Amino acid sequence: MEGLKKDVIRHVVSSLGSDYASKSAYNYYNALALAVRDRLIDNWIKTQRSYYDEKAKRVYYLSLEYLPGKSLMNNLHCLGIYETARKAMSDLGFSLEDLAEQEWDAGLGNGGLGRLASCFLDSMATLGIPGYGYGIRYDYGIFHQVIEDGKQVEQADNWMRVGNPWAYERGQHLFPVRFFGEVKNWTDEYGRLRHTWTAGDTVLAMPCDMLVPGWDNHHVINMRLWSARSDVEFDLDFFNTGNYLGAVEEKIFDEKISKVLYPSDQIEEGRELRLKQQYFFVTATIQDILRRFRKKHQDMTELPQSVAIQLNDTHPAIAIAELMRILLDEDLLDWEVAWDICVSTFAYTNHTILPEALETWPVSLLERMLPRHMQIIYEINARFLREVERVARSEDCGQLCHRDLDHLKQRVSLIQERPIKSVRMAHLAIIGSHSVNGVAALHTELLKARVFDDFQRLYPQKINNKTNGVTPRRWLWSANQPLSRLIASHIGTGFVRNLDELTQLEPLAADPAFREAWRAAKLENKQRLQAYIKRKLMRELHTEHLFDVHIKRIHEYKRQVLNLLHVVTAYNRLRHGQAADFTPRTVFFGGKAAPSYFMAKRIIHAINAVAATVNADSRVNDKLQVVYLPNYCVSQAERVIPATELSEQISTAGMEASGTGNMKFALNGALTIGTWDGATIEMAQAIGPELLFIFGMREDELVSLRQHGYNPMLYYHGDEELREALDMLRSDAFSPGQHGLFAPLVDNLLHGGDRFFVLADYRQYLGAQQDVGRLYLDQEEWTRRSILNAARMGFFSSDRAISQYAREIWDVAPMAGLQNGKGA
Ligand code: GFP
Ligand code: GFP
Repeated sequence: MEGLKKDVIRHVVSSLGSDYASKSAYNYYNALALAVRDRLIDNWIKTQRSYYDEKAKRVYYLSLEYLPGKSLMNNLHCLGIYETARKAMSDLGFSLEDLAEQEWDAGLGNGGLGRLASCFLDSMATLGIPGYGYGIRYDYGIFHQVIEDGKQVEQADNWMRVGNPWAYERGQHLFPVRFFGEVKNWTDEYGRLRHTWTAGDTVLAMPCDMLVPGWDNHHVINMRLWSARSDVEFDLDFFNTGNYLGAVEEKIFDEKISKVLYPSDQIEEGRELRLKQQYFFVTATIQDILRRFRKKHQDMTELPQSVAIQLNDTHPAIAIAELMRILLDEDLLDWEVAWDICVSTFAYTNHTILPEALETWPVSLLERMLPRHMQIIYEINARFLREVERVARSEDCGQLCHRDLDHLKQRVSLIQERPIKSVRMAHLAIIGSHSVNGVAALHTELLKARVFDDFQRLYPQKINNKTNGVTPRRWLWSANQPLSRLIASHIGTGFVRNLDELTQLEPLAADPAFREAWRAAKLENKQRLQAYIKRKLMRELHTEHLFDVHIKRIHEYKRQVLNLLHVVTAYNRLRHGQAADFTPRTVFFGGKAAPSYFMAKRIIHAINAVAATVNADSRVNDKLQVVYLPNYCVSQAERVIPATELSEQISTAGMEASGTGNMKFALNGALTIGTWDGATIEMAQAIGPELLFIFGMREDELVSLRQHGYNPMLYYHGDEELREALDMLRSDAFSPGQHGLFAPLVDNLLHGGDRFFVLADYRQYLGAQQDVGRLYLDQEEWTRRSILNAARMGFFSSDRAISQYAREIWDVAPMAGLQNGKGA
């Protein structure tokens, strides 16, 4: 401990240039972070060296988004020095919790996709898999959300302003990134046509490394994020011609590439800067991968034995064309050889079946910005369509393919003609990869049967499932110390590395003393949340209420509106004196809406308006409260999830690819009210469906309802309580003086077709909520179920998910000596 103290003080003085006697929490946080980083870097270097020494096959995870959140606590726990640090900082006059508050969340992602990427890096580090995360170091991450007059207001997330003590910027290792320009043809010595791309603009990519430690195993992997740097300062011509300001302007223009994360749903077709971001990060990454590979290999055909590249969604899919370009134009390989290398190296993960979320890029834009890549994509397509024809005419594809050949070719082509001629990035990713995976069983089945059904017929082996998981280090051990300590006192700490060990808790569910201790841990977390809300929102929570929580991005398919309709109905029952048996509850909502997503923003406004009315009504507010948690982010989730008793997972069946919030809640002992959707289905199967509150129509039922003509008005007219709730929303009951403010929400349900079947599931949802309320009154039974929920969550560890990727997709083994987690 004395060593750590000394190091912290040294960093305050020599790294931060401050007087150690002036007790600034900001300085002491930074100094502690630097002292922790010092303890990671040796192991990081040893880890990186060992990959070379052991000629390890490496995995590269390419993701345009990561959501690491805060690093301090997680890193202290991984290093096993949490207690030491707590005591050291207390000696220096600080509470570790307060210091941790100084850190800004690294919010380099929108939601589940980015958070999954961060959980996966954690698991690769812990399992000893030679892995790297590659992405962009955005100067501005996901916006900061404030609620003003009930509405979302976005503020810039200037997380870099105060510096980032965790990252190493490597200004000496720059990679050139080229755009535009032209392609020249030439003939090689064997008379073959060759191509050279001479680009117009060049920008530089600078690596920023963040160290990702495994749990207690000395294995530290790298998350390498690229930051754009202008090459203008190296261009002496600018200065010689006296155009100094011009040079500076161009520099700023170039560096725009890594300036800001695009909020999801706002990626309109043809956003040039977004495509630049994708190519920028992809080419720098591929160059870096090949640089490392070439240190030990000359023969490019060995690449797939040494390297696996996972594409996290289609955002990095242009990597397929980029690797082809390098192999063809720089290494001068033949097409077939190059293509085999590509397909064997790449694998692609799909995260959504929503058609509007499947990415396309206009051909005209690609032709201009990446002319050589567009040529390559055309060639991939031509060869692929010939292959389709061959397979379709063969026996094994069956009659259907054959008869329908022209249509089939149109459907699977890399190029879509309408509304504008564009490249379908998902098709590129499928064709250029040896594996395509969905993220939960139902999602994968829907990919096979609907979204990519043609590809499933063409390549029956390619599409496979890898159900998502979450890291128990952050989402149980670090976020929920009261519960973790209780668990550890009964079954040891092995569960942190091997989550299946939680099954040892099962017999304890029958033990009244253990149940009482389990409840005490929950109460401690609820009180902690209470203190936080008091500080942040100046609101007093009732900890004896059932804490009912719905936190995730705001989206129509996630159906926050369904939850809101339950709240309004409960409010009406209480007002009308029809709810004598109502179980007191506080309903929490949290999440960001994409800035240009009108309906999602109006939903936030409606939730806040209902909250204001309910919370101010003294007839009901001792029994029902509504809280909107502004600026939902990773660190907020770490506070809220341990305090939650009821987890809302109520998306329209078939729409949520997997969900990972659902897993974090159950792992922390919340019971789930949810639909038969995403990974919630698999959770219900693992835990026992009777231990969750499952309701609503299933995916196939919704399909048939849609086919037979779904009429939301029937539900409106047929259900008095539903009608009352909708009429109130449409009138000014929650928006005094602003008649019709929420009419778009209601009209969307009644006259806009209710695409997400809110009204169809309303009555069943109410029934399930009533079961929840009733069960909560029986605290012994509730606790028993809570324990069993957590005990049966072993499968949903990201360690299990990553082990499956490693075995079944990447063919990568853990580093020797790390198979059991522990390092030397
Ligand atoms: C990594 C580290 C370097 C280290 C080498 C070899 O480099 O600091 O010197 O491994 O141990 F970053 P690359 O694998 O990225 O070349
Ligand atoms: C997406 C899907 C989720 C899925 C995650 C991770 O999340 O169902 O759990 O990816 O696979 F929608 P978002 O990025 O859309 O939140």
